[in-house]
Amino acid sequence: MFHQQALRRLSRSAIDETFINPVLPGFNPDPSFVRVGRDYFLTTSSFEYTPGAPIYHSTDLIQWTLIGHALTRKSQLDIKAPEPGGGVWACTLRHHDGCFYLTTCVWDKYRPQASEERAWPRGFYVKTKDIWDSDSWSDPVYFDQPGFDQDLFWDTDGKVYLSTTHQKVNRDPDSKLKNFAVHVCEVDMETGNSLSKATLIRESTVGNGVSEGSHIFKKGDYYYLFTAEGGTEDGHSECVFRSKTGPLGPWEECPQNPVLRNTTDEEVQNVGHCDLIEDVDGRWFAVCLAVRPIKTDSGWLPSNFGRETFLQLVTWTEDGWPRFNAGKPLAIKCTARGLYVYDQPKRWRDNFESSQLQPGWYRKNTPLKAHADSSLTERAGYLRLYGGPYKLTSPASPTALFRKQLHRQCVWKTQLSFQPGSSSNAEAGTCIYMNYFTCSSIGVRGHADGRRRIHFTPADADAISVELETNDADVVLFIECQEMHYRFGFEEAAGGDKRGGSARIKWVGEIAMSAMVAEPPIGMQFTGMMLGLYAFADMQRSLVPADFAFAEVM
Ligand code: 6LW
Repeated sequence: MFHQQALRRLSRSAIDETFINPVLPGFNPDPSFVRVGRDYFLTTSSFEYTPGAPIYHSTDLIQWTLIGHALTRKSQLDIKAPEPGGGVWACTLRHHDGCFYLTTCVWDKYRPQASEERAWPRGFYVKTKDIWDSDSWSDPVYFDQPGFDQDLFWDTDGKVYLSTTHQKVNRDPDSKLKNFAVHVCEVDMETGNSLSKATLIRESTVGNGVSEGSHIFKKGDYYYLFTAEGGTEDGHSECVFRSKTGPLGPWEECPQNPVLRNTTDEEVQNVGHCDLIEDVDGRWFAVCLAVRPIKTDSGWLPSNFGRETFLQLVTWTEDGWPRFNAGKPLAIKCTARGLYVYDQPKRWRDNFESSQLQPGWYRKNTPLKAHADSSLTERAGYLRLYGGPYKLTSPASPTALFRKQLHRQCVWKTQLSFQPGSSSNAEAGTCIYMNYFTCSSIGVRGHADGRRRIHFTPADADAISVELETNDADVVLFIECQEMHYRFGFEEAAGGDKRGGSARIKWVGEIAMSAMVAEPPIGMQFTGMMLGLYAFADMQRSLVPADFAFAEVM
């Protein structure tokens, strides 16, 4: 089997060497990766979701498997009620002397608060010798230096440098630029304490005046500094600098900067925030974030996936500067010898028959009582949720489990057993969730008259209720995901038959994609669409459990 697959792959790649981006579809921004022998490990930003800092593994850069998370305990990550876009930003993954290090920061509110001051987070790192075991990551060691987009670089003399972005201290108060600049200092890895003053090594005057996503490497005689500039939206780009002296500079700017930049005419946009590796054969590859906006008659609609992870080949010019994707704009179809076309599998199902959830389920924030509001064992073969006090529109942690939407066209389906009786504040069901301002759900809700209702709550309009025929049958809930809209439907499963649901779907309503990708009124839209299962009782805990027989993508 494996042999056949390898052969198929070989014959395909021998023909055109094409591979398809994104290699990690769905919300997966700010990628950072390392190679250890023939294994590649990659992490992306996780923002408000827990567990945080996903770890993906690959042996060929094309097929990535989620193997765990670096931030799984409250002592590592305690996200309370952030604004959209808060939480874990841009982790850097590194491997040094047999140990993996992951460095990041956690934002509460990204917006400036009083007198333009932001609550700048302090970065930290966690480490493990066994990246396959999520529980083995250490507790955080905090740095002195505040900022975001932390990067760690081990120099050949044993010194370790932290680079990070924060606003320039002595900035012109009338500046129209954000003046977010890259600063570097030497750190003591035992304590996280700074061993040198923070030195500003790069400030950008392009676009909004942001230099971020720094990564420092050494190759040959040169140190290289990569930065993302122009903001993460349509001005996004990647720049490079080099130094013969060391991470504190002086740095020489690449005359071709930005070395990577796509315009808004391309199918792939907002390209930047690169990390690089050298493979066993001495070839260089970069991962970066980019978006696939949706083309409409009136222009581009933001992508419901948010920012995704893209791969490209990097070559080096004779005078020692990197060239991304042969100098062409980054595209969905790219080429590199030995790589191949891989169709990301669409079908997926969790039958909730194991005592553990499949990897890739997330909670929003760090839930206070995750152990008490969800169970896979109380009713064998079901995911049981006891609806908590918070609705999906609360900035606090709702009783909900989310997965990333990975395909533009698919059907998300679940089967729910829920008898809330006359508890008109109790509801359980399924949803699409962008942030707590923008989510749409279809669920079963109790009613004072004791008869259950289907409750469809679109993000942009009033809820619609439909009385159910039975008071005890399981209900199969559907969300049809399309390019320009999502459609919501249900079906009563006759006789409470588990794993039912087939023919007579009643569609209750739909929501336009444009409404689901709208910018939130506060915070930033840094994440992508999640598909979720939820239960709530609105300011109290539901005493009636909601039992989900399965969740499925078709
Ligand atoms: C990321 C930073 C950025 O850390 O977005 O606008 C942040 N730029 O590089 C969140 O992904």
